[in-house]
Amino acid sequence: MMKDFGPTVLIFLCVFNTICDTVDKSKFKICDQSGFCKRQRHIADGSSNFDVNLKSGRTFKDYAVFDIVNKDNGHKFLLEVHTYMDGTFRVLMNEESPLHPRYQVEHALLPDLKKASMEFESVGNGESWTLAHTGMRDKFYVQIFASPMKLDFYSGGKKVAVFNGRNSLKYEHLRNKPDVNDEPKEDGGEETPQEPSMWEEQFSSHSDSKPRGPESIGVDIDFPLTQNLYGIPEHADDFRLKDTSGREPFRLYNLDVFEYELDSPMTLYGSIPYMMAHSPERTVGVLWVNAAETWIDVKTGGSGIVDSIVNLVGGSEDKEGRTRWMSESGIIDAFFFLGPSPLDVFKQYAKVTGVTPLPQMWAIGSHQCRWNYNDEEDVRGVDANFDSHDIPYDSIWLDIEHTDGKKYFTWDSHKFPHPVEMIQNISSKGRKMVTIIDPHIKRDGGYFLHEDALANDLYVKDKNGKVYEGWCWPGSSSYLDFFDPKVREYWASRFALDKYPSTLDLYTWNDMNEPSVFNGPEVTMPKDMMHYGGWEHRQVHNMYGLMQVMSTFEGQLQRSENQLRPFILTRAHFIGSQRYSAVWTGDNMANWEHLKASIPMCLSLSISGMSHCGADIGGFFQNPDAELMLRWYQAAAFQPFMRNHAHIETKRREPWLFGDRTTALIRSAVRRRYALLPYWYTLFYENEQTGVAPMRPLWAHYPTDAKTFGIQDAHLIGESLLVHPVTDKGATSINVYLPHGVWYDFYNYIKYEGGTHTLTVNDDTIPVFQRAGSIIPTKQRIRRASSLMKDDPYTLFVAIDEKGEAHGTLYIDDQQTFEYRTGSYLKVDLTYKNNKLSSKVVHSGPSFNSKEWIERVVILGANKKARDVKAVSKSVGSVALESEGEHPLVIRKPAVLVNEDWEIDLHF
Ligand code: NBV
Repeated sequence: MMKDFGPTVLIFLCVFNTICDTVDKSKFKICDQSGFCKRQRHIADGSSNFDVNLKSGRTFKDYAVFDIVNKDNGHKFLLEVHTYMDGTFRVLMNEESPLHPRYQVEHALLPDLKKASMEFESVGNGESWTLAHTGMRDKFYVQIFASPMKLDFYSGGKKVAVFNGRNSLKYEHLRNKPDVNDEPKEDGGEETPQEPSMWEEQFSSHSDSKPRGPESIGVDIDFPLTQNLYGIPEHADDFRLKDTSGREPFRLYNLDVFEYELDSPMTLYGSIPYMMAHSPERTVGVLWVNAAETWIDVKTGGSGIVDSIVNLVGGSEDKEGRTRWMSESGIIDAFFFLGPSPLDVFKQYAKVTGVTPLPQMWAIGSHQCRWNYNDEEDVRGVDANFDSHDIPYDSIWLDIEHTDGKKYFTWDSHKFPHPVEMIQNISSKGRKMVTIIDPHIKRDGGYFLHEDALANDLYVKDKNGKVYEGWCWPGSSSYLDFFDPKVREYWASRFALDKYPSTLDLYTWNDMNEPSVFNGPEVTMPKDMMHYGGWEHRQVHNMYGLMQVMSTFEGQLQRSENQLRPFILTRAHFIGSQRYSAVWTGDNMANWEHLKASIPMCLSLSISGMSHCGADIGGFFQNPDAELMLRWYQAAAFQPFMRNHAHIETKRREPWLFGDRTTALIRSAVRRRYALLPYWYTLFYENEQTGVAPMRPLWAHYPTDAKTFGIQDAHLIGESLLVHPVTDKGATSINVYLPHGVWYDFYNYIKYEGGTHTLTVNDDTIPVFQRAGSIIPTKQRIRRASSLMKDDPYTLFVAIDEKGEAHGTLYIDDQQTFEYRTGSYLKVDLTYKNNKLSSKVVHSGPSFNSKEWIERVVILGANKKARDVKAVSKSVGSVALESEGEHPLVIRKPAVLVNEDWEIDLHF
């Protein structure tokens, strides 16, 4: 029996330091242990036999429907091709008359997607059809071939993606279970012979009853222009996807993988079946809308080692990238985003899956967490220590031990007897609190949530209609069925302040929402459990966490009467989770490899929509030494979500516990984060408008530079900052690649041309570079929390390019409410041109009144002293200003206001 309680046993062993740093692989399936993956993976190219009956084509304003037949067994399917705004196609394929309905994903995509009208043409003798966005055939079209079925996608006349080009489509139609006395038979060339695993499957001590039998789907999707493929988070592996020949396919099945390993295609907590293929000519995205267990094979002609060599010699963009997608159930539902540029694809993807709503300002500050802060006194002490060490932070978090016996929405009455006062004490300093709320519910007679759930039928059930019971932190637990609208409504209502003793300054962390079930198969819920609507867990597994955060989000909205922007951190995630939550990379480890992995992991998540991403600073398991802690803070200060967090058995690791020098250097890293908050905030605003994430791979802005395609130790923040944190122990130098153009070290102003540079680093070095041609807004009066810096003045960093120009944007609002959505914000465009820095208000909301002013301008690249400098604006009139230096050229106290148009003229 004990062997099923994996995490518990491992934690126990970890405490006693016996085994502590390896994933127990026997708990998780490899492809050959997953019946459908085994059936799907070994399909040979050219072995399937699907024909499209092009004569059957029915065309409508924005889609077309065709009949398809599997010639091996005569089974009939329907193919739909839809056109959406901005170069997006969608391919849907379902059985014409399935024995039972097949699951089509709901909730993950935005409602009411904007369609585009379609034009079509039969080509040649009717052996293919082309479908295009009306009047845009020169930009985007898809060509459908009849026999065998194949779809070629074209962007700007180039073939960029091919669906079933290798003819490996395998679509298991639903069927009746054969009689036990039937001889096993082959029912056609495409069909796998009947196998026992089709109707019941064993893994370890668990058996899956598979009442609907085989229903998997699998197809090849290839990218003729490129082998540079990215995405399909969440994996602890390279950013550019490795070839899976000779190893396991990438797996997407949300699981609580204890002590996950790096360089692995193993599944993790989240699943976003979305891939980008990037070449210097064209970028394309493919979204596989399926919530069931999914495996993806990738062929890029290189292993990790070959990849790095290929990268050194300048990319591998001239060969075809091949992939094959395999899901246990559901239908084929795939979007093709045809770019052509990376930024176009980011935007097209966001139009279908949504964006991260602008977070409150505090949510992009620095967070302090631990499993656990023990009691109110502990919280008070940690909070006070941040002040006495003069280290800014914005929120303190409580893990599972703050509850009464792991009953969420309750407080331990001995350790946290005065939750409201405790939160008020924190918020009186301008900070917030966050508590953990997991989805497993303690089966305890006296617990209101459990009683309500039983009384109102809110739990997931087993196949016989009995409430499912699993084992988690509280012991015997049941799981709310968030797919049921009444459950989501009930859950949301629990955040009301009269139900959950708290204040509006308390926010939420949803953990263990894969869902994690200690005694379940692969530490999760059995696939034959039943959800609302009659769906098996198998069909919707990867969405469970999404449904929970959707409901938590609604709860936070309701409790503030839709005034305040919610904040949720989630571990499990799926397509669309970005609309509700930030994400972190789960239980990483205190070592240098895990620090390095935080960059590719967050880059993959960022390009897949989860733009508010971070990793536990210091590593969750084990104890970082001072150097690792410092380097981790320095890297995290430039990642979208920044949180120090640790396992309950680790040593305390608040920033002041590593000696005076390290404390000072961590302080310096955190202060750099706070100085750049105006820039981050502007980027998050733009992210909400466009879908382009703040953290970006270099190729997002340098799409033709093949040297950037394999980079995962550096990233961009917006278009204007390039960060290459030091992630090697004992490093005294670092090799930094800067794309073409001119860059300035953001902290010592040294100028660099594009190329590879070896830089000397010391313990205070964070290699960050500003692109010449950009203007970055900062605040240099760093205070205890971001809210206290709200009205402070700005310092602008202007890096002039070879044309003598620079551009930037500054976005400001009230930092916490939704008022900005009705126009209460200020947006200014900053331009340097002809020796003049000017600011133009492009939007000023009627009821938004900003008090901020410009206290300093730092100009890089002028390289001469200014003879005289003059500021002109309504508020200051025309005044002469002081300036000093030539690189940087610093202008002090222009005192112009951000909410007015102004100019600063320089004469040399
Ligand atoms: O709630 C305890 C932890 C939490 O601190 C961590 O961040 C989560 O990823 N939680 C997992 C459960 C147990 C981990 C061993």
